[in-house]
Amino acid sequence: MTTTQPERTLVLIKPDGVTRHLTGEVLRRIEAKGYTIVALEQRTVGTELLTEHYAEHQGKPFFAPLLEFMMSGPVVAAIAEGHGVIEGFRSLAGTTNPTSAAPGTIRGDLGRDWGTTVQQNLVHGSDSPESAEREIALWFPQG
Ligand code: RTP
Ligand code: MG
Repeated sequence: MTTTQPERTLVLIKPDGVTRHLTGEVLRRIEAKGYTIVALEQRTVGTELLTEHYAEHQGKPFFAPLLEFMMSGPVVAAIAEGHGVIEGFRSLAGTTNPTSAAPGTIRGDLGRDWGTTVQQNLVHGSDSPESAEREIALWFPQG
């Protein structure tokens, strides 16, 4: 039996998740699914990093509130590894809007609408192999 190289994805626990003490719960779900956390760091981030991270959303109405939200408290950045982890973590996270995200998912079980202009939805996960490579290099430039 031959196996292929495992994949890596960037996971962020956003300030709402860290502030609500859900870091352990999110990491528990990733590990329980069978993925490995290969890097983990809590930090506060600035406009420069976030503008690059969310480059695809520049010009959208939620861009400025999104950056403001992401700078409202510490963020936990992690690299998760395993075959299919990019799709697998997006599936664990659930759809973007926490109000309608399916029960059983991180956003569906733990998130809701708090009346803010930007959706506070606890986590981020890279959405493709290209995004994962770009985002991992951005958040963990030391390798
Ligand atoms: P993410 O990039 O954080 O994993 O989430 P996603 O793919 O599910 O969502 P995306 O469309 O990439 O949007 C990035 C983040 O911006 C916030 N957002 N708010 N209309 C809104 O209020 C709105 N739309 C997007 C969310 O925090 C979303 O995760
Ligand atoms: Mg996205």
